[in-house]
Amino acid sequence: MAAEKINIIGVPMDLGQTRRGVDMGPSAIRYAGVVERLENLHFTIEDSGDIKIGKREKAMEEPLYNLKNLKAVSEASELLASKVDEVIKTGAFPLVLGGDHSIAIGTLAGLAKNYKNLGVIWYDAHGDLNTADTSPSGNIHGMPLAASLGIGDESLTGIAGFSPKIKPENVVIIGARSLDEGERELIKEKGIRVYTMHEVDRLGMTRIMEETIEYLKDRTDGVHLSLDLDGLDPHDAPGVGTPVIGGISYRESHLAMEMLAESEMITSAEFVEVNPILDERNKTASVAVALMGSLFGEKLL
Ligand code: EXY
Ligand code: MN
Ligand code: MN
Ligand code: MN
Repeated sequence: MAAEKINIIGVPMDLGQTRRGVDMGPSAIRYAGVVERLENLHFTIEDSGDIKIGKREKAMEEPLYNLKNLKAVSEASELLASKVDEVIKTGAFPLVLGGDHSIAIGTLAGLAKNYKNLGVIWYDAHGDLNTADTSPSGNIHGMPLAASLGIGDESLTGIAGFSPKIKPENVVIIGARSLDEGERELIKEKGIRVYTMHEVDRLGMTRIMEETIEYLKDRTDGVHLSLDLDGLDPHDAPGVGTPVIGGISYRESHLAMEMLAESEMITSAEFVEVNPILDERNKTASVAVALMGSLFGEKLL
């Protein structure tokens, strides 16, 4: 990791989906010891506290279009984008704690102000490539990757005043096993590189990470890891709002983080969708912290 300072930004966002509790994700991750874990690796940690999140719309206030809590999500995205931009300019590594995955819209907006060719590793059971037109739910946490590619409603694509934030050829999705029809079409149309669970089983995580690192290394000027805990199997990470069976194991995930640490390629990260209400004794937050340890270079010997 090039940066010696890590700046933690909490985003207690739960408006990108409908289940309660994911707003407590940043607290649960802090409680699981993120600061101590990274200080042990000799990083200087600054905790910026939490971004302010607006109110959930009542059902009767919902606009007719298929984007729940659009106003509050886009306002929080603007705040987060500014904060991430500010942190990068101090030379620190931005480590964003979610919150539901809609927060990636703001994270990527802030990052894209600083990187012309930002790479993104999207570790997730889902593609998060929906728009209001293709989404079966209207939940914005199913849309952040599309929005960052400049696809979808202007209130989401236009955060920080420019679009797109990233290029499809700079994205690698790992762990996908639940994709909607519109997402499949978009993946084909844009030629996005996806390692589904089929490839995880068939190639193994070692080869997937080797290929991902090789693929992103020369074409990008920074690489963001957007890790949705539902990318892991629900057995290992039960505290998530949209679990999908048959996911990436805890061990495979550690290996992936260790290989990213060795690559020294990652310039920012976010860990999202930790929902302590649905969790078992803070297991999922603890898994997130353990994976952060590996990502930042923790070794047994
Ligand atoms: N594809 C489904 C939807 O758009 O509603 C489910 C999305 C879940 C998104 C999670 C966070 O990664
Ligand atoms: Mn996601
Ligand atoms: Mn997901
Ligand atoms: Mn290991």
